[in-house]
Amino acid sequence: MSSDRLHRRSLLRALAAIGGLVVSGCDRLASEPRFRSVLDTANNLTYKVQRLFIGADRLAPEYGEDDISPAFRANGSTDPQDQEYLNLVGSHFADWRLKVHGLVEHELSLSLDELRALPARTQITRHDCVEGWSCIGKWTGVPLAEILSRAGVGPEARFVVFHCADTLDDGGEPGADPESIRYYESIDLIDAAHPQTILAYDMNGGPLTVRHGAPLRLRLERQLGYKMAKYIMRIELVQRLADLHGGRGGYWEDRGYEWYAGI
Ligand SMILES: Nc1nc2c(c(=O)[nH]1)N[C@H]1C(S)=C(S)[C@@H](COP(=O)(O)O)O[C@H]1N2
Ligand SMILES: [Mo]
Repeated sequence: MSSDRLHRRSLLRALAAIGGLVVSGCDRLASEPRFRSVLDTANNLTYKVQRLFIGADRLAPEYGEDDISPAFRANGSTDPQDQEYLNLVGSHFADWRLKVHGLVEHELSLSLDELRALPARTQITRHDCVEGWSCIGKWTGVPLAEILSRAGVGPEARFVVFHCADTLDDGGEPGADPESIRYYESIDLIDAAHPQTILAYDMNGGPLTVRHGAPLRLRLERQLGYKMAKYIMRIELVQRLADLHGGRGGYWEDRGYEWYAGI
């Protein structure tokens, strides 16, 4: 890590600590609903500061064909055994549809062929996993902005949620409702509109494999790997994340990871 980045990290940590103080000082007020939105702002301090440093439109570095990793690691779910997903694999995703719903003007239901017919973007980028490994891959897909402009983002919408097909192996208590522990992720509308935020159906020039999230996975190039949902089944526009699953906006966030995983 360069000293610049180290410096940035420690600064972010310091500011996050200040954010924490603000929050704990307001514990009593927190129970009063009209203070809620102010508190949400304090909780989001690290995220806002990162945004200041990063800038809404900054592009992640892109690489050349020669930089593509010969063996791209796979992580998390690599072979989902959920029955609905196995059926889709069995029919080569002919029956799969991307559903776009929630706070939208028109619900969408798009087949892979329909997605492939939309304007596409290809990018060679580096994937950084929180576990400390990186790989470079080439991704082709539809800009999320393209899909959202077709669906029409409702005025109340603040987040885009990706609901996935897979339940992780260690996915919870025996007998838990599978839907409640399926992988999911969320991003804000700024990241959703970013030109490198794409719904990828191709990797390194061929269709996305099951290992890497077939038939569709998110590429979100300025955040860590766990944000990039694989096996996307539906995209939901919501006003708040608190009502979904554990309430923190993602499978790993519900287990303690940061929601904004900026790099
Ligand atoms: N649906 C789903 N998406 C997921 C995961 C997962 O387990 N399930 N793992 C995440 C993590 S931690 C990483 S690093 C990347 C791994 O993507 P890859 O398998 O293509 O390397 O996918 C992310 N998206
Ligand atoms: Mo990861």
